[in-house]
Amino acid sequence: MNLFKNLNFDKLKEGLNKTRDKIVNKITEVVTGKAVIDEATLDEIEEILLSSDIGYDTTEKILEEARKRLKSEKDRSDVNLIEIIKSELSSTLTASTKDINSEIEKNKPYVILVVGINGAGKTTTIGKLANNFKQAGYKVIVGAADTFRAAANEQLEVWAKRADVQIVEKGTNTDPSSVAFETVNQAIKDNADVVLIDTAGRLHNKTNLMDELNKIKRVINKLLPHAPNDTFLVLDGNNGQNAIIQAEEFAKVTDISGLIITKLDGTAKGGVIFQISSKMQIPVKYIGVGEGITDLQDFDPSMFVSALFEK
Ligand SMILES: Nc1nc2c(ncn2[C@@H]2O[C@H](COP(=O)(O)OP(=O)(O)OP(=O)(O)O)[C@@H](O)[C@H]2O)c(=O)[nH]1
Ligand SMILES: [Mg+2]
Repeated sequence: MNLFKNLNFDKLKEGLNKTRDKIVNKITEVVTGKAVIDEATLDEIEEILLSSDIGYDTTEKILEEARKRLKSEKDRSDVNLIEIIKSELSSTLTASTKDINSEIEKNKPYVILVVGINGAGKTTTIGKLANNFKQAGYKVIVGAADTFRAAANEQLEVWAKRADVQIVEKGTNTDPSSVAFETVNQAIKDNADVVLIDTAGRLHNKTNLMDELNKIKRVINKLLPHAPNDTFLVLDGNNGQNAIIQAEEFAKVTDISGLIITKLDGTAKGGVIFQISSKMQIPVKYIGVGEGITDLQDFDPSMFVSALFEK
């Protein structure tokens, strides 16, 4: 079985149109035609970067490097400056090195817990992930452990049907960890390869969230000592700065192995991915670029930067 990377440059490029307007196009406007980049121009660029969700630290790093290199290098042109910004942005992103195919082969069923606040895109992302794994030939089961919201089950049912995978569910208000337990139990019985567990997104009460997530992990772990194999935190790219706060809060209460940034299509706040990557020591695994079942892409740092800078 082989999980091919889902990469679509054109779709990503289109999705990043507004973010490109906010970062790259504004910078290009300021620098175009300038044979020599002066201090006043750098100040303008600093302002653009600071308002673009990439964050203070990354902005300052870029400016520092730009000043240093523009001083020492002969080429002080607009083109060179853009190259400096591009390479500094790239250096804040790290690619995930984990080969999920071989991990699944080693640990079956491979259990992925999906967490995040309300509306971040957890259920949709599970649908997309289920489809990716299914298309790769894996047997997939999804578990509806978001028992908090009445319509949550039906929504996951729709996605399970679309992806053509099995679903395990109990009613609203049942204990989420009992659903997680049953899902993993079923996966063991059926020799499934991949288990995806949806959870409720409540951050207003940290103790509850921590207790709930830990209980889910504990019961899964009783059935399978290696599970959960991944806990993915889903963050809405539209949330900009708030996405960072959410990531920090979740990382405090539970171990997160990967990040998924959704809704990068149509947002002007896509620059947040650089800030998230530089602040959190957790790799971004996937990005959401639309509501369709194929709109979850593997996160490829160099492709992301190229798509952002492509005219
Ligand atoms: N444009 C776009 N919309 C997305 C993306 N991912 C999710 N959405 C939309 O975001 C909305 C919320 O998604 P859900 O998957 O229901 O979010 P959730 O985290 O499960 O929400 P709760 O179950 O309420 O906690 C839906 O309307 C999705 O279609 C994406 O990558 N792009
Ligand atoms: Mg949901």
